[in-house]
Amino acid sequence: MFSDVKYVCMGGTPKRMEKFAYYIMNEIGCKLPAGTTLLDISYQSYRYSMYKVGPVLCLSHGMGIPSVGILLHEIIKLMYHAKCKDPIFFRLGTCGGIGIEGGNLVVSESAVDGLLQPFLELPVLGKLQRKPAILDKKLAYDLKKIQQLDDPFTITVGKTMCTYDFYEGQGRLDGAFCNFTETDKLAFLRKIHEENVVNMEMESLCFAALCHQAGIRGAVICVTLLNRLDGDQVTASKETLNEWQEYPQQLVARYIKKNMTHR
Ligand code: R2B
Ligand code: URA
Repeated sequence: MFSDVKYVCMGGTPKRMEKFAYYIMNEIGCKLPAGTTLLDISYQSYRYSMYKVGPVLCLSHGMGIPSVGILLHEIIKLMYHAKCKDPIFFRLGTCGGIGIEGGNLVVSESAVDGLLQPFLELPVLGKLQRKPAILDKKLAYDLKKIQQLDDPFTITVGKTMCTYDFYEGQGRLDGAFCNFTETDKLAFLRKIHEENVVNMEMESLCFAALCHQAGIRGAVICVTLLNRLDGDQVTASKETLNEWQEYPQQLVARYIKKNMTHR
């Protein structure tokens, strides 16, 4: 059932990935038999959603490293047992821009943790294991290259900081609590910006580490919801946010369409 999978596309929420499944179905000209709809293959598990559209597998990974880590183990095993040949993994997500306004794309060149360390640290059998968080640079720049003049977004390839928390972990002052000031926050954000961090999200470190360990090419494409140098709250309207969240999907669909015939 899965042996023809060439592209694995994952994103946070089940609904967004269902939408992506219908979108990619149309984009690659895949047709469903009359009177049928796409089925969430894993609907009985209530753990994540999974749709298969020809060579594209669409999945939801939830929020944060523990959630995406479970999914990646299970999908890497699936690829192995199904004998999939050289699949490419994409994470399509949202992020906070550092010096980039809302509504633009960032393709991660590499991922670092909240201490700017380029590896995933995981306690295994009572010892800290380090997995290098390396992404495929060529794939990242190939995604940037397919930018079109009439795209409503810019594409920046750069370093992504992956955190264990959305509020204090990303230096926000608007969580339930924090023990730092606006000045401390800005000093931190400016410091990481000087270290070439262009965005912050919560899965790239684990995604990069597990793809690298499995020898799978992977890319992280996120749309910025705000520029963190200007504030903490996501203030764009629901309609605008929905429109922005389609940008990573548009870029990945373009890449898949362009490469499908050559693979
Ligand atoms: C981006 O948005 C989510 C937090 O709101 C998280 O999953 C991420 O990486
Ligand atoms: N996702 C994050 O992790 N951080 C943001 O600021 C926005 C989306």
